[in-house]
Amino acid sequence: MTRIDALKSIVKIFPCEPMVVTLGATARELAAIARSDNHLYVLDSMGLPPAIGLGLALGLEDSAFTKCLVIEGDGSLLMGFSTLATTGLLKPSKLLLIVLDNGIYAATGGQKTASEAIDFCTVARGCGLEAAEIEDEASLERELIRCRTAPGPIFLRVRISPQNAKTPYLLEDPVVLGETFRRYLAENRG
Ligand SMILES: Cc1ncc(C[n+]2csc(CCOP(=O)(O)OP(=O)(O)O)c2C)c(N)n1
Ligand SMILES: [Mg+2]
Repeated sequence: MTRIDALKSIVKIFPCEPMVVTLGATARELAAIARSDNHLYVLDSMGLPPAIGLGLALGLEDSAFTKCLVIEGDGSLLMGFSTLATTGLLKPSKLLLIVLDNGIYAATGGQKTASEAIDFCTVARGCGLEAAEIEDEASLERELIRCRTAPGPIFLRVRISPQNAKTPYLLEDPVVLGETFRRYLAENRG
């Protein structure tokens, strides 16, 4: 499965829920296929999307949103690994943390991450999250549909192939991106 394949399934099943999206090709590919105000495109802040999503999911516990998603990369997850412990401690029931794991730092030339040495799902379970490993598109869609109603926090490790799609750069002001997202939340939280 390519990154774009995974992203298409995610936006098909979760078209309107708040989604914090990691930097690099993930943000660019998502913006290219489904640009939307419910996405917070986190430009450059490697390691932070799960922490942002944790705070957001806690703040949205009483909202009409059924889930709060984070789309993270394996390298970025490893940089912010300690957030898993805090997530397990605080147990935000709406948090769905999806790691698109290509085993490399694709954005900076394809250097290997430590992903191949780490059983992310066991770590996530050890921290108190429910976790599942996903290898193909059919299982991803099935699992995403199940996650719509299953209580979180849930962690999904989704194996993707290493190639990036050709997309335009996403060079926008993070303040404007943040404000667009904030307005979406204010208008749709119910
Ligand atoms: C603190 C920090 N260090 C390094 C970078 C440079 N950088 C940007 S994206 C990236 C790789 C991210 O890897 P991963 O999360 O696996 O995503 P992928 O590119 O594989 O989709 C790196 C090293 C950065 N933006 N911030
Ligand atoms: Mg990666």
